[in-house]
Amino acid sequence: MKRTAGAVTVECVRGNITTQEDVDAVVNAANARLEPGGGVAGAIHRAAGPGLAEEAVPLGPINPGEAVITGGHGLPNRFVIHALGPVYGQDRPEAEFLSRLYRNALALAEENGASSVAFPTISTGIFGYPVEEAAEVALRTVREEAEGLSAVRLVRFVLFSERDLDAHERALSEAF
Ligand code: AR6
Repeated sequence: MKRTAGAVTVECVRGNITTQEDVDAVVNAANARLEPGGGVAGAIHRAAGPGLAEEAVPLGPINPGEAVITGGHGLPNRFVIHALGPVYGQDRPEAEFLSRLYRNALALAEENGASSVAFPTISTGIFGYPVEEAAEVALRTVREEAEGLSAVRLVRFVLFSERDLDAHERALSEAF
């Protein structure tokens, strides 16, 4: 499913964040130390190889809502944007941290001239954020940022499960 806002296309697809060959930047659901972990971070670091942690770890630790950028190493992407989501029930107000994360990640993509960015659903795994709520925050924030973007032309949400895809498609059609 796709929607546009001005020159920016936003789409939701089912898939794996490590195999998005046609995008400049992929976003990692990182931990504060920017080390390989489980979930998305584990998959991204495994696919990228050890050079990714060597570059990323010295840039940490980061706080919830923050993001940093590195090269893509063994991934098919020029950049990895490492973003730390809020832990649900702990980093409050969660929606503010999550919204800030999407703004910061998009700003890094802009500054580095990335024309396409792929996000997984951040905070909704180990960090416990209900996916419907997180999807609403994510799509609303992208909608708010869209008209200020000049490099980024495609924002893709890559969802692992049918349920996550449904939640994001609903949020996409509400926000756009
Ligand atoms: N592609 C797309 N989505 C995926 C993939 C993948 N390869 N793998 C998992 N997901 P999580 P968080 C989905 O837990 O909640 C790590 O250990 C997954 O099913 O990766 O922000 C870090 O080191 C879920 O829906 O991110 C941190 O400590 C979503 O991506 C912590 O987990 C996010 O799950 C971050 O937790």
